[in-house]
Amino acid sequence: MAALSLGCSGPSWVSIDQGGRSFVPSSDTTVRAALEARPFSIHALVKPYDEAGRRFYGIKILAGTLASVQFLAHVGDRTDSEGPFGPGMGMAVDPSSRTLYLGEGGFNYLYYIDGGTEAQSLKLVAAKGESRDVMATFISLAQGGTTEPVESWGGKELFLLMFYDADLDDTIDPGELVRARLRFGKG
Ligand SMILES: [Ca+2]
Repeated sequence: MAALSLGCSGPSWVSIDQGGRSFVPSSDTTVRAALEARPFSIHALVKPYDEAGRRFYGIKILAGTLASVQFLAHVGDRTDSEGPFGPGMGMAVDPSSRTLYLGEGGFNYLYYIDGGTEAQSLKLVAAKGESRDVMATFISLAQGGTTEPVESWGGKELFLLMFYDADLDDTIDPGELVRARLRFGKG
């Protein structure tokens, strides 16, 4: 497992994991993951979502089959009023489905609540001070009303744009935005 941190200069806050392998972002904050066509995980070090304290930590993920999804937002963009990570752009989905939803019109929202009893997208691996080492495993991908198991994605690619607002300033700062290109082998 790769070391994770919240800093911009050190290792990234996120990796793509599968079967004991961990793909981390390179210096250009892009993950290039050669995966098998089977479930994979988004593994991250984030702070817990705290509704009472109004500290809404979470990971926003845009996913698509075209590389263009990776360029819908950029470092420096604000996210409090508009844009793909703006208010109201989150997709209302059932996290227990372990499905990643594709589409440029809405983001997947992954969060973890300490002591949470409801279904949560992120599962606790370990507590590390104020941060939580967490993971979400996806078994299927949904696009245009169709949900398919990852196993049917052999030979295809998936592009992700992932944003974690580590300082809750509604601004995409360096290191907070990570692009991922997932290539699923034909098996
Ligand atoms: Ca920020």
